[in-house]
Amino acid sequence: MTRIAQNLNGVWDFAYLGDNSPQPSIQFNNAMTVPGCFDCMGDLHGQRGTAVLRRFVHAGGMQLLKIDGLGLAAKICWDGQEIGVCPYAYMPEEFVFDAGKEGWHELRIILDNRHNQVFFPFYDFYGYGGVYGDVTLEKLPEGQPFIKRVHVSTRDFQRRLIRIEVEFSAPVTEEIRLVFNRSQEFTFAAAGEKWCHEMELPGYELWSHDSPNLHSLEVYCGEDCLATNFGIRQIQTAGRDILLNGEKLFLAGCNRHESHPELGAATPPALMLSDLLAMKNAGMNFVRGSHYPQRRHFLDICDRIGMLVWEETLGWDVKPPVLHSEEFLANQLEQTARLAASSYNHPSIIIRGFLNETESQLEETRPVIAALVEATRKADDTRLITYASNKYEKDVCTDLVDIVAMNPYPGWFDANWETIRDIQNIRPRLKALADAMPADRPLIISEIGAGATYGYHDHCRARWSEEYQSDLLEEVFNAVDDDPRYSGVCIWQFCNSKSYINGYVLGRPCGFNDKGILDEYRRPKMAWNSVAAKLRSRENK
Ligand code: ADA
Repeated sequence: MTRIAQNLNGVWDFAYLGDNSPQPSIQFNNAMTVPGCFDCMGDLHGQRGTAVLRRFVHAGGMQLLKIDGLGLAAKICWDGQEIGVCPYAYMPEEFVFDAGKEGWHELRIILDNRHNQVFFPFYDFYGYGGVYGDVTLEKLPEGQPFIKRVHVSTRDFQRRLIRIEVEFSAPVTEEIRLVFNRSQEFTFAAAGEKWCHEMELPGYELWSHDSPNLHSLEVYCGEDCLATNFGIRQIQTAGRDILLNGEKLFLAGCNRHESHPELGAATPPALMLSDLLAMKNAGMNFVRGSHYPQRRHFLDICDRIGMLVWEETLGWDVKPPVLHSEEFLANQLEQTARLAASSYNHPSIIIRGFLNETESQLEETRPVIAALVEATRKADDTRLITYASNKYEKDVCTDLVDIVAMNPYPGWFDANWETIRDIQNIRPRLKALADAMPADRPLIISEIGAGATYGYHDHCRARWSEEYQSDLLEEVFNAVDDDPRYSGVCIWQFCNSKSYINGYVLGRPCGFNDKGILDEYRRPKMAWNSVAAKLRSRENK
């Protein structure tokens, strides 16, 4: 039997309470969509506080509630009882609970979009209040163990050797039936709470960004069934090279925020697809999901169209003493384990990251990074692990990760501001950076770019003109093309994204980070076309 799922997306009752705490007798005098961000619509633009979403659901018995990310934190109540909390913005969450007798019940999501110890106010991306992804409810088998998780990984791509790991809510004694691609069946005796099996699937096609062949797997046990897609593919390193199914890979792509002026972080799947197709058509094969867990639809699209993904946990530019505190590390470790478990089966994810631009020049940060590498590897040993660094030559942690990833900004932050242009320093700076990095592992540029005001042109091709951004990125690709030590470039960023308002000196005009090569409405700046032309000419070489 397959599980019956209810999609709870739609229009919910809504009350904005601001700084007041929720009382049982709330007046739900407004409406809010799920998914949707309340602080980029109506009279709540930019507001921070508590907001309550409510709807009634017809259900009963054991249920699994799934929330594919929200912000910035929430409490979930069923008939007034708390059934779970969502402390981590953007993290996909799951709650198993007893819904009581079959009938109508009240579900509330009590959101709080005030900054907290997970989402700090200084982050250079807006902390939106709302439910970012789908909300669904799945009926679980009654009085019997259910399947908690199915993980499929490739152990040897040449032999098509995969490993299937199944976790149950309690020990099972019944047999396990696997069905691949809705046609090929295998039955096994099962015992215990965890079951692991390796098998070869001869003739099954490999997954890659060029040939994104997906396979389906249904796992049946007792009255339960869990279905997933997977791809057979292996990502490895050999010296400075990144290999996908044994073939050398050059990563070319963009950093992308879930961000849109009218939709906040609740971007619909159609916009995700449109963004990803635009990248693909521009010759890109790689996207960094900066700086947090990605929506399931986004990863499903990447799996299907063949886009390689760097997924990361939330932790942006965190400084000591918080960075070196036990509490912070415990939060990071928990996020790492949860995220790896939840996005494990997506073949598109090739890199797992954490701690963007951390204090990796300090010896005290080594244990933090080492612990996160270990936790990531324990949760998922089938991806490459890294963090994006802005400590460059001073970084003392590059030996801990599989890929060295640097965020240099030559010609922009790292520039001579006495001139209006500083393109000539890009090539020497990238060369010096590569010279200083470990020679025994791949090196990629995880961010690079320049601000540009959409529609602003200048004869002198000065900073903030579309010309300057375009020239800078062209020069980056020229320099990297001439330097085989670089295995990838990820532009900062795909499109402009809303940042903190009233930002400080670094320049966030109108409250936007304007380093997008598209503007916030996805209109191309000159750099979009020059990068696309460059990448297409590389493809044809
Ligand atoms: C950093 C950071 C990005 C963004 C960028 C910028 O590299 O990782 O999130 O803030 O700087 O535009 O300044």
